[in-house]
Amino acid sequence: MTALDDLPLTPTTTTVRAACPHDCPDTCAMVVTVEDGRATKVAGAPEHPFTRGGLCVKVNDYQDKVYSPDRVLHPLRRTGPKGSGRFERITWDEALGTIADTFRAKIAEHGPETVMPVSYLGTQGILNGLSAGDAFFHRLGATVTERTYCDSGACTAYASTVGATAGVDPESLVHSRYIIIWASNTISTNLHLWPVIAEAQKRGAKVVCIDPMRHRTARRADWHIPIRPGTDGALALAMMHVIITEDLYDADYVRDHTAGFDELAERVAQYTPEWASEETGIPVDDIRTLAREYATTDPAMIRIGVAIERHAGGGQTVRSIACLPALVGAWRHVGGGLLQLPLWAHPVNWPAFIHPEYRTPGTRVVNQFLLGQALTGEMALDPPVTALVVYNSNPMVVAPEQEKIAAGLAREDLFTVVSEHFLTDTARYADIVLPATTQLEQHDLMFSWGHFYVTLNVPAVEPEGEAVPNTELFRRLAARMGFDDEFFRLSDEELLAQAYDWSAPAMEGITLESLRETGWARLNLPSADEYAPHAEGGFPTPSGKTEFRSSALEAVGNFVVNLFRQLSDDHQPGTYVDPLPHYVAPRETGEVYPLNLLSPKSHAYINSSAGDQAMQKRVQGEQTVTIHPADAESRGISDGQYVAVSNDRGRFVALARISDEVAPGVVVCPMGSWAKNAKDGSTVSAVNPFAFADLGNAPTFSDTRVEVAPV
Ligand SMILES: Nc1nc2c(c(=O)[nH]1)N[C@H]1C(S)=C(S)[C@@H](COP(=O)(O)OP(=O)(O)OC[C@H]3O[C@@H](n4cnc5c(=O)[nH]c(N)nc54)[C@H](O)[C@@H]3O)O[C@H]1N2
Ligand SMILES: Nc1nc2c(c(=O)[nH]1)N[C@H]1C(S)=C(S)[C@@H](COP(=O)(O)OP(=O)(O)OC[C@H]3O[C@@H](n4cnc5c(=O)[nH]c(N)nc54)[C@H](O)[C@@H]3O)O[C@H]1N2
Ligand SMILES: [Mo]
Repeated sequence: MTALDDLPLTPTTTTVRAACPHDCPDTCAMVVTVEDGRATKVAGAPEHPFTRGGLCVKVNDYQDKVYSPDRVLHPLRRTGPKGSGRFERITWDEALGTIADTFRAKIAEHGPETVMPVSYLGTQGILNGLSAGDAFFHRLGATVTERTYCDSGACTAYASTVGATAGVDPESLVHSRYIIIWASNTISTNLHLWPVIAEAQKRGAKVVCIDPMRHRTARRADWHIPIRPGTDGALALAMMHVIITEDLYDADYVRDHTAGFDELAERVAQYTPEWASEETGIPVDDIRTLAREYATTDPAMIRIGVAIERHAGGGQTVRSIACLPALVGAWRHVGGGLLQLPLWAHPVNWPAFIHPEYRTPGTRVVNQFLLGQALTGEMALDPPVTALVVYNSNPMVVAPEQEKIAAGLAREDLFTVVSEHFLTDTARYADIVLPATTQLEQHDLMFSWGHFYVTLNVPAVEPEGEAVPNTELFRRLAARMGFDDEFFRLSDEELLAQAYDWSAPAMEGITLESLRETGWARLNLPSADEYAPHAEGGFPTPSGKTEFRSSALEAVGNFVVNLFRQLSDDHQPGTYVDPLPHYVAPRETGEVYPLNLLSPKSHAYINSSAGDQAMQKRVQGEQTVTIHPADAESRGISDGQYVAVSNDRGRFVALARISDEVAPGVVVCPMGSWAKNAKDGSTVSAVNPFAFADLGNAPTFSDTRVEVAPV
């Protein structure tokens, strides 16, 4: 007879509701299959109206990330030179002890600002995302890092024109009849919006794509308008010129729901289509046709992508574009208006996580684009940065001035801690690496910057190895530093309960308990078939109107609307900004370096996440630079050969891809490849500038000039 204990257990298969953690507008509701305690499959929730049962190439094998042999599963201490990637396993106790002792010693010598955190959006969850360490670092008195990688310039411009409104429900685009996709490769970067646009197109909508590159989205558009990078502001201003001079504007809507029309009309008189044609490279007739069609087709919709802000005049470009829907009265209709970031609809309780009151007034603020300069001493910071803590980010790949970052990270007197899933290009320089859980191993609650659904993520499996969520990491660090504030003792369950303002009207009918049942819920807003948020004005600006003349910019000048904090508390009084929309030309002129380099998102990676995973690497292939046949020929470059892309900031090597998808003078290298996998150990960040755009301290990645040569 066999003892009961010897009998094989019946395999148990369960499904767990989860949420894709990534920094992406789609925030998919996922279903995880768990067999005998192991996740074996992830799928999109079939009944979710936006996910529609499908995931994407970036995450549809997420279980392979969880069980990857390359994962960091235990705390590690460096044993080789910085950057070598050689480490040995240590205990959590040793790791935390080393960190706390080193912090204390460095702080005793230099003061707390010598510690600098670096973080972004490895996960977007409210608990474990952007702000997971803010309370800890504020309490420590560390340098505050300003994080303006993504849309802060566009948010500043948008908020100062139409207010922090959620704008059009993405699902309402099915009702649109004219859709301008402006600087977004939707099929790669916002895949789940595409079926909505495709359905509108089937129903007769005209889809226009304004982009220097004829990418997979542009190829599906009815009209692709190739534009010279960084000149979109000229196009938008000229559209307003045509609309006003040809009397195509909605005079009633303008009278009732806008401020500053007369001044706008006077301002745009100078921005003729002929002038804009010179700037943008778009034929005059096309500019007129676009303006006329946009003004006379209802409902007319503009979807702006994040890349629209990444040049010297990115802020003013978004200011001009944000004026257009009110000028033509597009907001009157369901499916008419502007889609930027619907995250404004989500009543997230950020202060409960950030704890701004822990911050010592006057603590210095350093923008993360200046990381290289801060670490190398070029910024001459006093005190210098001698301790760096990186979580949720891979600055070696995503931040500009890669060579300076590498040089800074190699400093022997810099103590670097990195919390990660993998030994990224950044983690390889760490003194201590700490293992982080993946989404299948942690609790979180997800807002979205691309739709109106809130999604709960509960752990599907136990953490692998000794990995901990970011929440637990900072609880442990706080305990070691002796912080006894109640916040640092809250469990993840307790944090979940604080993540949203559950009493906000948008949350009516949604509770944590109901989310445990359903996994996700639509915010309490009218349906996508009815929702026309500004049909009768009601913009959340000081005047309640679309402000052609912006009172916010007039009052404070340039300011930063950080993605997750409305008006960022990093805000410093700004410099003067002309309160009327105007044109700001690209900064880099091409006198020395003739080619304009763009570094949009890759198809298969999510920023640099998944950049070293087998399946995604296979799909994405090696780092490439796309160049027009004429530019290739004049440089003696043939298809598939290695070329060096360089300027006076740096250099990287990529495979040449010759194609007329780009115009002469434009070259494109998608970001996200890891430096360690690149031919010469560098990526596109090596040549990008740290310079800010005109508003919101946005990056100027599209405002980068280079030369390309065979190697
Ligand atoms: N597959 C994939 N999806 C992602 C991401 C990813 O890494 N991979 N990242 C996520 C994140 S964090 C973000 S912010 C979003 C961003 O997604 P998008 O908003 O789509 O931004 P990008 O891919 O950077 O650029 C989109 C397009 O803008 C064009 N562009 C660049 N400069 C200009 C310009 O000056 N004018 C015009 N008109 N067009 C220009 C580029 O050619 C590119 O085709 O994607 C998210 N989704
Ligand atoms: N040249 C160029 N540069 C760009 C851009 C561009 O278009 N061109 N786009 C910019 C934009 S829009 C963005 S949003 C940024 C993105 O910048 P980042 O947010 O830094 O993006 P990732 O490169 O994906 O790095 C995130 C890291 O966090 C890790 N991670 C994921 N989840 C967790 C977790 O739960 N805990 C911890 N501790 N770590 C975790 C991942 O493994 C990954 O290495 O890049 C910016 N940089
Ligand atoms: Mo982003």
